[in-house]
Order: sequence, then C-alpha cells, then structure tokens
Amino acid sequence: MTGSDGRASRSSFDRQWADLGGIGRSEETGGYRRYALTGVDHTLREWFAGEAAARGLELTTDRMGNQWAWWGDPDITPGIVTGSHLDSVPDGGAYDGPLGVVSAFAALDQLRAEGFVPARPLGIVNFSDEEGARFGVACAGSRVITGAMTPERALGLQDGEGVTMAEALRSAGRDPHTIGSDPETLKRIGAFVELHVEQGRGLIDLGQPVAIGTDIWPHGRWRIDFPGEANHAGTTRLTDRHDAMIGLASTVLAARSAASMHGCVATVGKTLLVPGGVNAIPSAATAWLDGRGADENAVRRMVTEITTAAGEFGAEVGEESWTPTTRFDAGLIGRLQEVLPTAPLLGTGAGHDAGILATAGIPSAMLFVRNPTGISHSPAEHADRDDCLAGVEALTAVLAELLNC
Ligand code: HGY
Ligand code: MN
Ligand code: MN
Ligand code: MN
Repeated sequence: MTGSDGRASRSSFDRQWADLGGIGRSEETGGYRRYALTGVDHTLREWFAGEAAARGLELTTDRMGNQWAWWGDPDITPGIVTGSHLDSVPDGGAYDGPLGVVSAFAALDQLRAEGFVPARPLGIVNFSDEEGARFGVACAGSRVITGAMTPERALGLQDGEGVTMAEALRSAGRDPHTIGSDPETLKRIGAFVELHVEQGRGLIDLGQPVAIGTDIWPHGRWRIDFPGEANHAGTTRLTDRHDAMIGLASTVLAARSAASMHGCVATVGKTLLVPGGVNAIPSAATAWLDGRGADENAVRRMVTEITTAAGEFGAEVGEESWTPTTRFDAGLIGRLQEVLPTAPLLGTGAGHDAGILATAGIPSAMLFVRNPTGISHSPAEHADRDDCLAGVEALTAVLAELLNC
C-alpha cells in the first residue's frame, strides 16, 4: 500500500460527505434526525444502495434490513467487512455512524485505484437502527440478526407515538414476519472492522488522529415508571399531591450520586410525563436510564442503588437492554497494530455494532478517528477533514492487510 497518493479516497470521501450532509439535517439545530423506518431512513438506504451500485457491488439486505454491499462472493469465502450505521440520535452529529460508512466506500475506491486485487471478498455494511432512537434499543439491527434480541421483542418495541416496530415495518412496505436471526448473513463475515468517530477526548489527549479500539464498557438501558395521581396544579394542596414527577426528579439526583460513588456514568436523557400539561400534576412519569462503566459489577451496584431509590416512590424498573464488557479480538488487534504501529489503543464507553458482532463470536475490531470537540450525540460532534482522511488511509491499509489472505 505504499506510494498511494490517496487521491481516489480523498475525492470519494468529499463527494460522499457532501451528498450525505443534507439528509435528515435539521435547519433549526444543525443536528441530524435520522430514525429507523422513517422517510429519512429510506432516503439513506437508497443513498447506500446507489453507492453500492455505482461500484458494481452486490447489494443484499438481511432479515433485519441491514444492507451489505459485496466486492466478491462471500458465499465462496467469508469476507472482511467494514462499515457502520447511518441512523442518528435525536439532533445527533454528522459523524457518528456515517463516517464509518463513507470511509468504507472511500477505502474501497482507494484499493481499486491502486489496482489492488483482494484474495477474499470485501463487504461494506449499513447496520439499521444502531442508535435505537425511535424504538429504544440500541444496535437493534445487529442484535436481531445475531440472536441477541428476539424478533418478537423487536416487533413489539414502540416509538413515542405508540407505533410498534411491526407497524413501522409494514408502513415501510416490509413484512414483519421476515425479521429474525440470520446465520446465512453471519457466516459471510470472516472479520469486521468498524471505523467510528471517537465519542470522547482520548485522541485529543494522545495527540493522535487514529486509534485502535480495544474494548467496549458494559452498558445497559432501564425503563423506570413512576406512579402518580392527576390533579389540578393550582387548587391541590401540597400535602394532597401524589406527583409522579417528584419521584423521577429525586431518582435522577440519586442516579448522579450513585454513579459518582461507583465510578460509573448514569444518564436520564429521555422522560415522558402523562398527561403532560403545564397545569396538571403528572399521573405518571417515565424515565429511561442509560448506565455504563468500566467495571460490570460496579454498574450493577449502581443500578441496584438507583432501583432502590426509585422504589421509594413506588416505581417499577425494567431492564431494556444489557451489553456485557466486550473485548475486541486480540489477534485482529495485533494485525491492526502491525499495520498501524503508531496508533494508540483505546477503549470506549460507547456501544457499537462491532460489539454485538464480537459478542456473537465474529472477530471484530474498531478504529477511532479524533474528534477535536470530544463531544458526540450532539451537533457539536466533529472530525477535521485531515483526520477523516487519516482514518480512511488507516482503514485502507488495514483492509489491504486483511484482504490479502
Ligand atoms: O449509545 C451508544 O453508545 C451508541 O452511540 N449507540
Ligand atoms: Mn451513537
Ligand atoms: Mn455510532
Ligand atoms: Mn456503531
């Protein structure tokens, strides 16, 4: 891979990035609203299919709607797969997900421009519903095809309007009965490398553009339902109130102190109040808790404390998803280190499809690209173009190594 001027990958990256930039972007906030099974999602999937077709790649869609674009036939030899996701959190940044997909196509273009002939297939994937922004469970696309989530559970998930995933699939013209685990797809993957914008400050502090991922912290999501009694905001005496919001507010503060006590992080980024009137005391309040930390037992202890605190207000706590500590494949990491000797090793507190595949036994690893703001899941998320191109170059070199045998 020496002597490459990288021109092919630079022009490919810039063109793709310009194409994607306007899809699902809010003029008002500058953030992205790219949610599963919506019109924007359909446009993104058409964009992905167009990029695959333009390169003569064989496009397949699996039993959860994940898209796979193949250079070579993975049914003859399992391939090397790269890629990521195109969906976002509400008002998310431009890079979380799309950087991995765009870099994958740009790396393929670079390999081809250099006359590289792979000894095994190269696949590029767009995982569906990685953020779980609409239906509440992250990595739904990779969880269902690996069996980490049953199709029944997925189909019953509801969005904020009460629309189930099954109904959303039907509205998108897809048969809900077709979703499920997909061993046919999984056996085509020899190894998976996901390039992703860093969602923290690690590379800023290390002064490097690219890192090799080592592991993903254990993390989970819990739904907490607080009971209450609707009543008039103006005429109801304080002593007569059964205000669901009080329990929620108190539990959020308890979560913060439990997190600090146990060296973890806890976030309540989504709540729902019923009836949701300014002058009506809430009869019900729901909080979704996101809990993570380097140590699984510490996270469990933190969540137990939060559950106890919520229980004092009569709340019910249900686990929505749990992902144990995920270590990426040591052998694969070793090969990435040979190709990228100056790249530091970096763990992450963010979940990724690479983690779900690794848990399913598929050799997986990640590359992270520096984010100078250190902020993610926000319009402030950023990666400088030079660092993005350094990521493409690193991914190209890694793929050349892995595709050579
Ligand atoms: O939530 C996460 O960690 C990932 O960005 N889905
Ligand atoms: Mn994300
Ligand atoms: Mn992501
Ligand atoms: Mn991901």
